[in-house]
Amino acid sequence: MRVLVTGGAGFIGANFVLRTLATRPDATLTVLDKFTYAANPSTLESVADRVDVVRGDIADAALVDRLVAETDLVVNFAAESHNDNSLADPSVFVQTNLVGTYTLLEAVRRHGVRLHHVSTDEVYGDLDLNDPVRFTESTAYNPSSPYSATKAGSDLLVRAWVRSFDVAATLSNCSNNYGPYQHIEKFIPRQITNVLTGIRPKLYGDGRNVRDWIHVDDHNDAVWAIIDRGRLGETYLIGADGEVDNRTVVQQILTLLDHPADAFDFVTDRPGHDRRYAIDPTRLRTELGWTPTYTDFAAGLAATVDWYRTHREWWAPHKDAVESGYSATQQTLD
Ligand code: NAD
Ligand code: TDX
Repeated sequence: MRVLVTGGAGFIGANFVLRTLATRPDATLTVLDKFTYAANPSTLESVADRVDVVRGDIADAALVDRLVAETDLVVNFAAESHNDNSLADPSVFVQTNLVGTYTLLEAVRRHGVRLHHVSTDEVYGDLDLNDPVRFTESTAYNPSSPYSATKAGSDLLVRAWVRSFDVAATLSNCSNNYGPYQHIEKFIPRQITNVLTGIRPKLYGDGRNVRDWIHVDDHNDAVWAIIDRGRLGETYLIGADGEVDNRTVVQQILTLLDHPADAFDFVTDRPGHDRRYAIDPTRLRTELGWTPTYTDFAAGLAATVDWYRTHREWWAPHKDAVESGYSATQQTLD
């Protein structure tokens, strides 16, 4: 099977490439990636002889048409993915997440190629703390940020192309991922690399916001389960019952790195900050038989801390730039 992995040099896409090479000998992989700031070229270096890497934009219709014509399946991970950046400049989010997805859809429609579109639970907005409700496939869309609004729009484009043009597509909306090769702008790697470089971890607002953490390998195994066994036109929510509040995550990271558990700062809150995300993964489990491997978040977090501790060369060159970007907008609170 020939697979075109868009965004395959980013966090989840690169883990998808590495895992697919290890588990699916039948797959031939091409990566299409624009190599924005979010891609780290060294991530795929060890498999450079086994993957065809094309540097380009999913919104480049001619390039996309050529690549889609030569593939059996497109898995779309390409996106602008960071909420904080979308608040500072939404334009590139509209371009990549909406125009880019539209461009892919037109190409798979023309060539009759199967698409799996990777999306986020943030399209559903947020939940109250301590409310037993979780997101399901029938929860109404209610995105909060420019990032999640453009992801919601991209999902709706995919659904419309399924219904109107019979495009063979599936969708998945996953909760927050953690694991190796995640950009250090994101919460968990930012705090790990803060501690490793002598900076105190930074919690937005009161630090009580809850995210539903899933290991990136579990996410990618679920994506393959949907590609293999999912019903065309359907959406599957991906989550691993991993709800933890941000303050607890920071305390766990500090403890794992032998620092006092209260050695963190509170900083200015993110505007529009979603309070809580939580996924009900019943459909994925019952219809497709998927179950997560990483059921103990503390153990998965410990392995991730260890990965960043032993792979400084992967992230250290970018640390100063990421932190100076943040310090322009965030003040430490008393
Ligand atoms: P990431 O920012 O780490 O990687 C995105 C990749 O897409 C980068 O390699 C970047 O260079 C590439 N890219 C950006 N614009 C492009 C364009 N116009 N054309 C081609 N390539 C482009 O993001 P991630 O965390 O790996 O997320 C991957 C996908 O999964 C996204 O669609 C995101 O919305 C979704 N998702 C992420 C999470 C999470 O917790 N990180 C959770 C659920 C869903
Ligand atoms: O320094 C920080 N301090 C902090 O308290 C950062 C960077 C974040 N946070 C908080 C904000 C969130 O409550 O931590 C939580 C996680 O933040 P992010 O890593 O920015 O993730 P989030 O906004 O939840 O979105 C992530 O999950 C869904 C991904 O970035 C998205 O791509 C995905 O769709």
